[in-house]
Parts: sequence; C-alpha cells; structure tokens
Amino acid sequence: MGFDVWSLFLLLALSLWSNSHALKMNPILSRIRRAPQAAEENKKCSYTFLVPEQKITGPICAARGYSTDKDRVTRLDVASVRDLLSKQRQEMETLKLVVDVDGNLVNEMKLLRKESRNMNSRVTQLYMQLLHEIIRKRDNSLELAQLETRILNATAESLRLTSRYKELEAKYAALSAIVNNQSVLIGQLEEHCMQMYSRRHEQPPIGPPLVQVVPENIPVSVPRFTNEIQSRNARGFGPERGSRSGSTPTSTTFQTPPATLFKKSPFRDCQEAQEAGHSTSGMYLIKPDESERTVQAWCEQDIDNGGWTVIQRRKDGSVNFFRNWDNYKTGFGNIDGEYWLGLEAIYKLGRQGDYKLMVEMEDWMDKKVYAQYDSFHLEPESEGYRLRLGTYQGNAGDSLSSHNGKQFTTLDRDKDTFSGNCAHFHKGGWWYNACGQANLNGVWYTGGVYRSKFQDGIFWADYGGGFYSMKSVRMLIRPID
Ligand SMILES: [Ca+2]
Repeated sequence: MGFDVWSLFLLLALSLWSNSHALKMNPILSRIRRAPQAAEENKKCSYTFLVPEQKITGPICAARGYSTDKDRVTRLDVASVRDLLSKQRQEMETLKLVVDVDGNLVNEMKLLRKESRNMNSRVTQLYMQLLHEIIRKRDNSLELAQLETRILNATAESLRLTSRYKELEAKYAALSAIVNNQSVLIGQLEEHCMQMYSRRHEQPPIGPPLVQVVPENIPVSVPRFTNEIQSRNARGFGPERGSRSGSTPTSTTFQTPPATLFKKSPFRDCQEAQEAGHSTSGMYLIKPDESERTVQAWCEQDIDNGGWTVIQRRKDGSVNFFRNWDNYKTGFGNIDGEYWLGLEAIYKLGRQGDYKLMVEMEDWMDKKVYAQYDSFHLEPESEGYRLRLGTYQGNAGDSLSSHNGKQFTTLDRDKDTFSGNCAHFHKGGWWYNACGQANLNGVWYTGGVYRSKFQDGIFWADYGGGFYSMKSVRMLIRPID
C-alpha cells in the first residue's frame, strides 16, 4: 500500500512540474513568436508585454483586442489552471493526510513488533516455567510412588508381626494353662505328702548346730550367694563328678593312670621316694610296710623340703566325696586331681613311724593358708580309724583339734557323737564330732560363700566360718624329721 501511495504521489508531482514548466516556457515562446508579429503590429500599436518568470499566482494581464483568440490566455484557462491547482492542493492535502496516517501506522507497527517481541520472550519464559513444573511434578510423583511402596512394605511387616504376636499369645495361653495344671498337681502332691507325713507321726530331721561363722576371715570381695556346684560344670569325669545329692557309690573307683606315669618300684612313702632320688612331684606307687597292697599317691617334693605324701586333695569338685565306708577305707578319685588315699593306707603309713600332718588351703582370693600338726596317725579300723593329732601350728586357725580322738563317720557308718549322722548333713566322710569345725570332704562350691540349709561345703571354721567353701585343699603327711 505504501508503495502505491508513494508512486501515485510521484506521478502527481511529475505532472505538476511539467505543467508549471510548460507555463514558464509558454510566455517566452509566445514572446519570441510574438516579436515579428509585434513588428508588424507596431505599425498600428506598440507596447511591451513582460511576462514574469515566476509561478502564476495572481491575475494574468491579457492583451485585449490585438491578439488572436488562438494565442490569448483566456480567463477560462486561468480558471482551469486555478482549478487544477486547487485540485492538486487538495490531493496534496489528501496525500499529506495519507502520509501522516502511514507514519502513524508505521509507529504503531513498530510498537506492535516490540510488543510482539516482549510477548515472545514472555511466552518462552512461561514455557520454561511450565517445563520446570512438569519435571518437578514428575519427580514428586516418583517420590510418591516410592513412599507408597514403603508404606505397603511396612504395612505387610506390621501384619506379619501382628500374626506372630497372636501366635505367641496363643502359645503363652497354652503354657499358662500347663503351668496352672502343674500348680494344681503340685498342690495335690503337697497335700498328699502332708497326709503321708502326718500318718507316720515322724518329726523332720533336726540338723546339727551350725558352726559359728568367723566373719573377720571371710574374704570380703567375694560376692555372696553366687556359688554353684562346680561339679555340674566339670566335664569328662562321668560318674566321678561330685554332686550335692550324688548317688552312693558301691565300690572303690580309683582311676588308674597308665603304669608308665608312675615312678618305678613302690616306696614306703614319698620321703623314701625322695631319698631314692625322685625329687620331682608326681604320681608314685606307695606300699607301706605292713600293707598288703600297693596304692597310688601323689608325692609333693617341692614344698617344705619335699617328701610329703598327699592323702587328700580337693581342687575342682570333679569327684564325689559323699561316699560309703568301703570307699573311704580303700580310697577313690584321680591321683592327678581330687582323691582320697584311703583310711587303711593312711593307717598303715602312720604305723611306720612318727608322721606330721599339714593342711594346705586356698581361698577364692587365691590366698593360701595352712595348719600343721606335729604328730598324726590313725587307729585301726576296729577303732573306727580314730584320729590322733599333735600340736597345732599355722595361720589358718586350729579347726581340727576338736576332731582329735574322734572316729571316722561315713553316710553308712555313724560313729559321731551327734544324735543323727553328721555325714548326712555335711555330705562327706570325716572324723565328725557333733558335728565339726572342719569338713574338708564336703561339697565343693564355687565362689566361697555358699547358701545351703546345712553346712556341707569344704569349710575350715577358723578360716571363713561354716559357710565359706575353700577353693582348694590338700592334706599331706611326712615323717617327722
Ligand atoms: Ca551320730
């Protein structure tokens, strides 16, 4: 449209110029042409007509009467020129208006383009925002899916636990029912026992008086009432394992080590073995002078100049000491562990000469104490292997002198001065009085202080009292120097 307007404008301008030029040129041509004519006419009338070389703006002076109608500028011509000029002016005005309108349109177009660019960038920005939102929502949906999965898993786990809990509840209910039934049964049995007991009209056995506790000698760091019978934990000893209520053995149960472990030829005691050059502690074969049989014994050659024959040893509860007379007479146990040499052998040893006795003890704080008696021997079996002791010396306290002159008592042979059998209460065999200050053949407890109705531990009353069981004990004899 702009091109058309401009071309139209150009054409109009050209035509205007050509007309005006023609107008400018016409007077000159007419003057040149009119010059010969004027020479002719000067004969009649002479005047000069000057045509200004400028745009005709005012009235044009026309010669009257002398020019031909053909050459004269008529009023009509002027009017037509004026009319033409007027039209051209109007067209110019129109064109000016058109140009103004076009300019406004161009500005408007520029504004619109600018606005369009702004809109484009805004749209791009919004598009990016939308994209970002979409991505974010997709991520959120992924997270939601994961969360849903986890919730589902947790729900399944909780359901599983609930069912497990219900199963356990059912089991608990069943066990409770069993316990209730057993409680009823126990009640019935107790009632039955009471009836049986009342029928017999018997009094329950009365235990011996408890040995007085000597608190100042109890190792204080040992926790009270934590003891258990060690023999329950001891392994590999089979029937030799000790127990509070172990069955009564019926035969001698010496465990015989291989013969090669013993030193050659039986000796009358360990001192003789030492004098024969056997200066190492270990297992030896002993045959006292009057004895008909050879016995196994442990010889202690390392303490107090050696030559000590071990007649009793406790160290780990591996051997049951709650035994009958025959067992205590012939001996039992393991020579390299816990054992009892045998009353007959001890008696025969004492027959050979003057012997002394040493009792070695170790508490649960690993403190070692001893009690020594400057003479020791037993009377024969016909006298119940009565104990004969000399004078005490040592740091453990004298808990054996009260047993001096007493016969030996076992669970099946009551030779003590108590109304009942002390062996039943003290769970061992000993030269019980009524019943005793020492019980080295009692039950081996761990931890020292033990809990029991009767004092049946390995106690030495003057060291620890009746409720402190020693960790290890040895009774050794050797000839007096
Ligand atoms: Ca008695």
